Amino acid sequence: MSATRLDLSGKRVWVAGHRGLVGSALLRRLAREPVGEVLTATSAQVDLRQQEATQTLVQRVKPELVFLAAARVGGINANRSAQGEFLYDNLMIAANVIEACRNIGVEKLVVLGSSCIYPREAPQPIPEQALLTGPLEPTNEGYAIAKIAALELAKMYRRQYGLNAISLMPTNLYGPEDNFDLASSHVVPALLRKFHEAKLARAGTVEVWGTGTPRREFLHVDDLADAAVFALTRYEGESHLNVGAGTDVSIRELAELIAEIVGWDGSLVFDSKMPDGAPRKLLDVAMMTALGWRARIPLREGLVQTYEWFAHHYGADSRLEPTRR
Ligand code: GFB
Repeated sequence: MSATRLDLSGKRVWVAGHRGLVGSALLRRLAREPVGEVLTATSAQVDLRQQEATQTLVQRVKPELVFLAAARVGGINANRSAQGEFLYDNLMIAANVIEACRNIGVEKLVVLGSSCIYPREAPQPIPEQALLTGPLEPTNEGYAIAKIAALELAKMYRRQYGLNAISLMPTNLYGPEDNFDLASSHVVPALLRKFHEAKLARAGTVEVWGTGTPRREFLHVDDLADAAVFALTRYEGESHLNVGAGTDVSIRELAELIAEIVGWDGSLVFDSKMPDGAPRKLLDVAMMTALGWRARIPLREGLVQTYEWFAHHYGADSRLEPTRR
């Protein structure tokens, strides 16, 4: 169901999680809108896992519109080795923020999730209706359960209390401000960094986790931020919405493309002791397409831009200091 367009003029907008990959992209995107004020709070200022702290913050700043982009996130290795933490932190953050939004009666809330909410063996491309139709991918079950709980809470609060909440489920994201730590990052930042370091060290081989055969759909985070603002202003349905690019690549293809962009021409060594995760995650984006939104940043262009960002910050930013050998 599409809504009459919501007017953002003069609105007080809270971006929960503004320092992350998604939150920082939302700040960039909102800078182009006539919003009144963008409200932010760091996790050091307010721990959103704490109900009272969250409630106090929301009552004090009184946002009218809220993006829930705060989350504990990570790649396949971070997820599988800390499932309890991923489940607990994300469950608490979502429950506290959604409840606080209900409590003060925000005008609209956008909840951000992930395509890992779908069953491991879901039909491809994955339609929104595939939710809760089968077992999850074991490497990120904790994270997925928390994200399913968040979207269900938003849906049930809409039904019971009339909270104007919508949920978006983006595919695998990448872009500036990503986490480039090799132990906890996702595949795109990991490979950009590994190949960059291999180029500097004139190394002939780089390790790529898994078999290289899983397929993933990658969306530039600026496209996601655009989709989130689009959905905020024009969508009011109960169903969550998939947000994707519409095409996928194998991890081997991705690795070859990133190596070419970075300008490193050594050999890939696939480490099959590391997990592959889901065999494929390609979203069916028919709902967003029907609403009139589509992704605009081609993968190659987005990777070139992200590599430029990384190369510019590498070594100059404490998060991106060279890996110790
Ligand atoms: O990006 P990634 O960690 O996320 O891994 P998932 C995607 C694929 O890339 C997997 C392979 O098959 C990895 O084995 N891969 C190859 C690598 N080399 C590397 C590397 O150096 N680092 C990483 N990280 N992967 C996450 C979930 O799953 O996706 C989260 O765990 C979330 O819950 C997120 O949903 C979007 O797509 O496998």
